[in-house]
Amino acid sequence: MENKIQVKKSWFERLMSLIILIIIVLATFGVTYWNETSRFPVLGGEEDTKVFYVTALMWEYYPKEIRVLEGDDVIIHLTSIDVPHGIYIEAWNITSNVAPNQTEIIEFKADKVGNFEFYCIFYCGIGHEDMRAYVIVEEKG
Ligand SMILES: [Cu+2]
Repeated sequence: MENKIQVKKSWFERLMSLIILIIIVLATFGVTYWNETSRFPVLGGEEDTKVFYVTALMWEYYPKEIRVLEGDDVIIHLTSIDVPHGIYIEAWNITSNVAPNQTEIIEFKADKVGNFEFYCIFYCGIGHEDMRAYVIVEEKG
């Protein structure tokens, strides 16, 4: 013998389920979109001066790459949003440390073409070794 239990849902229940589902989907997309676009500001610049707002956090730089053209004057505002971090751009021999909630300004002229790694030089925890990003200088014209 088989017992079947059937639950009948009213139109109101179905409508509410649908609305809740739509809210969840929209919220998921919203958070993802915000995370991709507005979580950390990245700004451009004018003509040959390129300005970047780079965020250092455990354990990454955001954005992960900075793209400029050969000969550009590069200005990086480096901000830490958690613990003290550092930066070392070997190609231009630039070092700096940045304290939590502080911003350091780094300036250099992108006079070499290529991919240049920079990394954290202030021990910031277990992921410190992986905290690296790139300055990518493209040939002009
Ligand atoms: Cu570090």
